[in-house]
Amino acid sequence: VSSIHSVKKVHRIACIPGDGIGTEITEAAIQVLTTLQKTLGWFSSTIFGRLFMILKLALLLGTFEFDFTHLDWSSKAYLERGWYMPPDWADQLRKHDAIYFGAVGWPDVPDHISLWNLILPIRKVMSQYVNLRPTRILEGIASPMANVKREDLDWVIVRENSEGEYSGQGGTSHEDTPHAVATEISIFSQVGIERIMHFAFQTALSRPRKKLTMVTKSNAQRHGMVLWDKVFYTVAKEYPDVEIDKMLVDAMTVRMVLHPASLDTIVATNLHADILSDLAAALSGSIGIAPSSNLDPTRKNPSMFEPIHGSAPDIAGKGIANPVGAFWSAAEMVRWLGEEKAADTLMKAIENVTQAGVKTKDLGGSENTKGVTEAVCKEIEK
Ligand code: GGG
Repeated sequence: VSSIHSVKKVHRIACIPGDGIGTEITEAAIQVLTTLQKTLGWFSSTIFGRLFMILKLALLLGTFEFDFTHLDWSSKAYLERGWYMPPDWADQLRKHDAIYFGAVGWPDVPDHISLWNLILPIRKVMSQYVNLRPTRILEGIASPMANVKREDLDWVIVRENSEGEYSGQGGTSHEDTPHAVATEISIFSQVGIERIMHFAFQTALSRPRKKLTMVTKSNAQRHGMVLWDKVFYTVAKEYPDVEIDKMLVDAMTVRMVLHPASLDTIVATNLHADILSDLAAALSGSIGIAPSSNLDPTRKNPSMFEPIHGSAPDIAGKGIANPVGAFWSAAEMVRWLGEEKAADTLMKAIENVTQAGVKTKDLGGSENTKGVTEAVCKEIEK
């Protein structure tokens, strides 16, 4: 028994379903992850799986298991008890290897309250300074733009996730009077820009095209954006094998729509990349399929994985949310945890299902969340 335990890897996952469809797609993601664990992990249920497991044990290759902790940190809970996260929230999260997040935002709570009490403090305190948003057109899915072909769109957006326009600094004077004045201060630090640039260059270097496009608005914003430009060109000298170019964010939206094949890895500030990644998701078929990883590259803190879409109150509770973004995010989490084979299996299962036409309404299909989830589970078990 002790030798079994020594090779079994338990991945502790903190699950925060959050609001609206976040609860539905997180439940679906846990179902898919549990199926992965049963099929490839310790509890394999097939004869072949068990034989493979014995072989793995013999070779001391290790097996895995997920241990989920459910955390009810949501707008609904906030409305009932007056807080989103308890005072020891950071300690609780640090007991886990990863965080799986659904969605945040509910009509009864102003969005800046829900974001600043839940997702933004987690990203900041857990030093998740990278938000990685891969985009490609999955098998069986078409872009709503006729000119955007599957082979043209394969991007990774590297979003600065810890400062910039989401610094939370500023204030309002003369509030609730006709003379109200508000400031929203963006903070860009040399250290913050350097570390995201290094991550972006390394990401570009790991991809076949080795191409990096850096996005700012440095013609109009003459301080922080100019520092971004400067740091970009300085860091670029350390990566001579990466082909670089620079875009203004407004022109970038046009290039993404009209010349998608000219792009590969993209690095941008917190706000710009947030906006560009929604456009990227829409171009690849639907915002419902896009994943994101909030990473602490030092691995001192758990990283957090979430679909990029929000809580979608208009369809919440109807069972029709697209779970593909949640599954893809789960695959990114599994890969980050070192389970490459499980991540590949999950991505293959997702694409077999989309290719077979099992899709939700946003992708032109007629399936519901449960139907897509069960189809992906079946594919994993094959
Ligand atoms: N699943 C992610 C989510 O709920 N997103 C809502 C949102 O507006 N997030 C802001 C952000 O990603 O910065």
